Amino acid sequence: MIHYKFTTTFLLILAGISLKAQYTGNNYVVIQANSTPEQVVEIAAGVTPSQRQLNWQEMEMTAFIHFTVNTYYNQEWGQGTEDPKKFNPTEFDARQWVQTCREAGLKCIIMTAKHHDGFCLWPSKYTDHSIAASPWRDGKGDLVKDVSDECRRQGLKFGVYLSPWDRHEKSYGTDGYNEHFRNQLTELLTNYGRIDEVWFDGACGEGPNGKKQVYDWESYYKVIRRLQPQAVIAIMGPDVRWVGTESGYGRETEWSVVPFETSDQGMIAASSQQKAETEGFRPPGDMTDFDLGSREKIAKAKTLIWYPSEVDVSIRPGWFWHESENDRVKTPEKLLDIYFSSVGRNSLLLLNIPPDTRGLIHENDIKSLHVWRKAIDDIFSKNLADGAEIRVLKGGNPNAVKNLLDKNNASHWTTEGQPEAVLEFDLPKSQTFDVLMLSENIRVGQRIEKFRLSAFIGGEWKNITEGTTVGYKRLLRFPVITTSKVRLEILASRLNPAIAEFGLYKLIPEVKAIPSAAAFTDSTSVTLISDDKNADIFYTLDGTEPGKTSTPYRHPILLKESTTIRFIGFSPDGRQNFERKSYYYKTKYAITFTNAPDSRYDGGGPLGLIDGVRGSLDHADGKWSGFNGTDMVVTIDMDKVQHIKTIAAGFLQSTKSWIFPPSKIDFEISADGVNFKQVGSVILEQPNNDVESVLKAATEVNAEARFVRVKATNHGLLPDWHPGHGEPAWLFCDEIVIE
Ligand code: FUL
Repeated sequence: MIHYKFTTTFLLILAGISLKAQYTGNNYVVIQANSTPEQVVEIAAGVTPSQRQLNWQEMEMTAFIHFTVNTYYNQEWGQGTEDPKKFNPTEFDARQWVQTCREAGLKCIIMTAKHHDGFCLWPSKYTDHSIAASPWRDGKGDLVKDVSDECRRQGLKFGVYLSPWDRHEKSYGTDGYNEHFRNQLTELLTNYGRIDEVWFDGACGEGPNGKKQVYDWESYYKVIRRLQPQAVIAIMGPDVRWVGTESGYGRETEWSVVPFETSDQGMIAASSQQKAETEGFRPPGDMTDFDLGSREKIAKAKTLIWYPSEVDVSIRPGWFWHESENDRVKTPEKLLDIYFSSVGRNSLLLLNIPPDTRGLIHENDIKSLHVWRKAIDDIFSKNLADGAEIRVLKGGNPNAVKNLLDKNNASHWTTEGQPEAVLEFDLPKSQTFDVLMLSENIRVGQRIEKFRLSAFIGGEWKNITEGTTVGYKRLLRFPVITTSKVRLEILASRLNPAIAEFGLYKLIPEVKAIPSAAAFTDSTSVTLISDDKNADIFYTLDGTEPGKTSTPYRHPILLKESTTIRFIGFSPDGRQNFERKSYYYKTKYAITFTNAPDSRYDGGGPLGLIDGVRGSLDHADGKWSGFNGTDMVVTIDMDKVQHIKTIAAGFLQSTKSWIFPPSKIDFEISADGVNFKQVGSVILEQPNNDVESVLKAATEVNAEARFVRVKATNHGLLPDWHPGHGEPAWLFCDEIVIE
């Protein structure tokens, strides 16, 4: 059995190095070559965050602000040749930026002081390609100053994104650039008060002279540690790791302790803890692997570091603002899903909110953020496990169980040394919930490898949900249950688990339309219901946003024309549903599926594929029908024999979301719905790197028929280059168009 305290094994492994120096605030441990896998696991369980990493993690959510001359060129990556005169945010209001972020619960703002194009948002002495050459405030403005000052005024932390890649700077690609970069870094870290995060991205392209730069990372780190020792250095730096995607979704199994390659093992071993944090640190390689820190991954590690994950994602498709994306702002529901899949998966969420050409955060983004924040507050304001009596059924140590409900993640309950535990919670009354929250006291390390929640329902214990890692915070959703007794089992742990908090919560109520979509010939009737029976539901039929002043729902709605119903419910306790939209389509066509689409991606209902509504690049926009690992086979009955000129189908490829185009699409027609004839077949090229686009497959027909069948063959298992390799690919279709 593995024991709690680092005694003999640990001392032996670190022979020659002071135990105290390595263990206190130990976020960096060198493993000796002869260590057994068990010893490595035990050491991993004792690696802990540095104070700056802990402060960073506790913020949970922070904001990214992408704003520069790119915003005025409607582009994502500038060339370095942009005219500073175009930069003119006439309505810029730092208060609005900071207030928007603060109200959304984002605790720090990281702004793009310089993006790859080299334009500086502060009047840097070291370049003329800056805000000083812009018409904004006659070249006397300083955006970094305004935003950092305003952050302090409103109680937010402040961080900078300084792109090492600079497509404008002439010295880029020479030794001189490293000095130029340190000079700019020094300006930012001396003139704007306290900085809590410095964000370096990994892009290293060519500069104006066609050369790439060899970055002197270590010298950059030294500047930061000297001038702003509390700041974490993220992504291409030693303190914070990129989760590996920009989708907003972290790994289900997320270890904050990972093996690390360093440039000089010997030097690190000899260094003090402080030094070891940056010296010898080599900027990370591939961080996209499905598994970074499992027992298998750490078994042969030479060094283990506390290197927690940050999930960066934009509220819009692009990092910068584009007018054309004003209606593609992520919905509050999508943002909530991202919250559960980032903060709820032992990561910090870095959410990008790009201001527009006025210099303001757009109304649509603000609205989505407000509703999202309200949903988080509605869900997490009340821990339904509060007041529970907790019994230790396995693990011993009946003391300190109150720490599990004390809302303080620095205190914990742990076993008497065992890696397994069972805790039973007797709730003060029967409760209805669908969310589990767990957190470990990461001050002593991340240890839990497998856990399960079960509930006493109808006289027996039922498994409700289970997971692997916990770390700083783990959130799991499950179908709603009602009970007064639950058990938490820690099934595996690297060392005795130190559980800081336990919580049970109820998601906001759902409001639904029945049917959720339909095709009809003459008329159809739609019922709206909320899973909170006492909720008031309001709706509109004219496409406008529903609210408390819209038509109250009293009885089924009779539709005689193609209509979109928008509806929302409000519970008496102030909780609010997410607004929903349902489409009803008047047609004579009918459609049948051989394999039904996944219920999460049902294209808005059975007629989603022929309702004339096209999908966007957002696979969760409700317009896509998704098939996980299966083919799509659909037959459309057009009511009578008609002349068909062409048949086309739209497919999504979005590899980061595991969505691949079908490998083959067969088009068939039939007069009787029994005997089909193939009229076309399309082969689609399969991606071999990350891509995101909508594809169309079409065939000429020029024949008479009543039935059309489209068979799309799923890509199959994800290929070797993909992080999810070996798992089934998704196939997404938005529309079949028959002309
Ligand atoms: C990337 C950059 O290339 C993007 O433009 C954006 O800044 C993102 C956060 O990092 O590497």
